Amino acid sequence: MTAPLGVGIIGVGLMGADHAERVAGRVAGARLVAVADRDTDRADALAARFDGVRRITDPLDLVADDEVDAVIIASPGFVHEEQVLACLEHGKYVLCEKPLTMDSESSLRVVEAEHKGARRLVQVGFMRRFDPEYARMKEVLDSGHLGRTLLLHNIHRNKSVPDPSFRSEMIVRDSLVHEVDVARFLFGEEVTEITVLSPAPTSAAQQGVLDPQVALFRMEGGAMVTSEVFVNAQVGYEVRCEAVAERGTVTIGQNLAGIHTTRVAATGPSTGSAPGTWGGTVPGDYRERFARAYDLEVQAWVDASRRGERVGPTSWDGYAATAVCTAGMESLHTGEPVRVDLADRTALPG
Ligand code: ISE
Repeated sequence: MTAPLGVGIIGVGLMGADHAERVAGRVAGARLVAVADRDTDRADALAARFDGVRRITDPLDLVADDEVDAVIIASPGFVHEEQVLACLEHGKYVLCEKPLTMDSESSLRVVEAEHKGARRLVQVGFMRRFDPEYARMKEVLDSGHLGRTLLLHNIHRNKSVPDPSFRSEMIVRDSLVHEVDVARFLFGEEVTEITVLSPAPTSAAQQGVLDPQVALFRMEGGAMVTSEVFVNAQVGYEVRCEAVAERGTVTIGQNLAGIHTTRVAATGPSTGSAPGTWGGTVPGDYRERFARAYDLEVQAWVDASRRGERVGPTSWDGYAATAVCTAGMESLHTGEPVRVDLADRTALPG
């Protein structure tokens, strides 16, 4: 393809609007042609900010639109299955934000539908794989210089989650899903078992929401992964990861030397994405912390789509992560370890 890739975006909340800016202004070889959102006023307001961008009311019409060559899905997870399947039906490349779908059965349906077609079209929005620090960490671990990786420790903190529908299960399905993908990416193997535990919740969480949570994964090769996810941590967006290998460790996301403490800004806990402090600043949210990763992710998707290829996390990666989270949501209720039930990859069609 020599012409720029015509991109349509479904869902223009925080992430979709951020991608719209990216496609319209920072990514080469693409042009934003249409947006859809169930909040039509929001879609109209966004479309009006860019020349020649149309608001299409029905997301499935956006997928079918002749000017749309490829689609970014940034709508809520419960509509992803229908929208990704529509992209497959119309033969359009799709970058679908995580989670791929709401549970492992529906994610597997997407994998199977894609595998029945002639071309692989789905990239899942696990942007951390494109973050230069995570990518470097993988290179160091894969080099073998540190020996076998034994443990991985993740920390994932959001400042706050204003959405009242963000219940305990969503901390697993929408937030911890990133650590699941990071573990699969860094180890290059599947998660076989998950346990999710929670201490007495923070007073900043909504009534009944188990926040923070601590998850333990067992990997296929015998390694273990711990992940703290705390979505009302008040300070800012902190994502750190430390790998412990036989002859050394690799840590990313620190951004500083020496000991440090974090605290809410002097003005007290604030709302929105204003930064907290640690003597420097903690990013306000994921759009800031992972800005470079999102740019690299979308650029790679545009370049690959124009070449007629796909790159990055596959529908299988989306399915496998969802399957772990489905098991994790079960464990959250019982506190017991739950085995991850994965389909036989070798039996997929195509
Ligand atoms: C959000 O959907 C994301 O994907 C963010 O990266 C994560 O930090 C946040 O917890 C999720 O709600």
